[in-house]
Amino acid sequence: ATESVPSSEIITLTRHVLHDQMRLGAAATGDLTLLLTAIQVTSKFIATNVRKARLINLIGLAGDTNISGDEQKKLDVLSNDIMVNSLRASGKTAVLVSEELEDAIIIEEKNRGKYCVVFDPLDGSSNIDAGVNIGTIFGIYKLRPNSEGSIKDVLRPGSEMVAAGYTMYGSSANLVLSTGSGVNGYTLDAALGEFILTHPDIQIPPRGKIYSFNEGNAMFFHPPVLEYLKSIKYPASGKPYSARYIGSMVADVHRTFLYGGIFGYPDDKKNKTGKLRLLYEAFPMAFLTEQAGGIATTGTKRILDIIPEGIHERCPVFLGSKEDVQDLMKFYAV
Ligand code: P6P
Repeated sequence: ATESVPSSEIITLTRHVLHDQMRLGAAATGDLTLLLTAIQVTSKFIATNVRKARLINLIGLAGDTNISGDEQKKLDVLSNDIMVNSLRASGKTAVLVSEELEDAIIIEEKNRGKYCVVFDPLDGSSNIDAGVNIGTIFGIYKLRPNSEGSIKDVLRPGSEMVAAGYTMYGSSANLVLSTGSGVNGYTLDAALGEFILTHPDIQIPPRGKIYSFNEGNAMFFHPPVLEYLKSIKYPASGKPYSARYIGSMVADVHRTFLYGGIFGYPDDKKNKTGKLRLLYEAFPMAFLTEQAGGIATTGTKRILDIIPEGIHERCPVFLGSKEDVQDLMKFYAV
């Protein structure tokens, strides 16, 4: 096939974010742009290692366990170290929270900047060996005024985040980002080493035809979830929804953003507060969901309004197409 001729308008992530910065005018110091550049570099590095993992024997256990008690895979550990070092070296951060680290990192004064980054360096890691799409998820808070960086800077509602995004590592590396004025998707052109704008202004369809729950937990589900699932699996219309569940949040959420429908990881009789982490899974995905015109709820509460008490706390998650999530919420309202 002939080489596809690149369009003359190649918009890189850096250029797109700089354009955003200019929109903000003098108020923007460029620090967020530089922080996002550091995150881009991290994503490229992790993408390379995920791709090579199957060749350079990074597969398999690193012999340690993380806060979630999951067996840590070597790629998890490597991705966390890459991310921490790159963010610290950027000189733009003050507090870092990682799923892989029990405690928050408070950046020493000489490297301290004005942003706090909460992240899961390699989410979906249980799928690494199977070659399933996995991803990095991140959320960014601005340091509180007069703060020198403490846990209080990240125990804040997700509505106070200034940016959030994820990078999905699959056949290509897709970085999806919002800095508070819509959601854009970028694809890594490995030859250029640049993330190129490929999905401008992502908008979740108002309704979809796909539901994405781990129904292996159905025997533990609470009634509102069971009733909702029944309503879309045995609809009066005779046209049930399709089930799609990858078991990697970044992949399931990415599909939901592009195709519509609903993704859910409910709280149930086994997982009393759900499984997904509030700070660096639920908040960033809820931020993106709302910026893309969708809804993200616990079933009874807007996720972005939750005030975290601990950096690793969990919360129930339902997110996706506005009308689908509103249908679910009706079963909690009765
Ligand atoms: P389950 C992966 O381990 C993860 O944290 C998310 O990426 C994913 O959505 C969820 O857990 C899958 O959990 O219980 O369905 O395997």
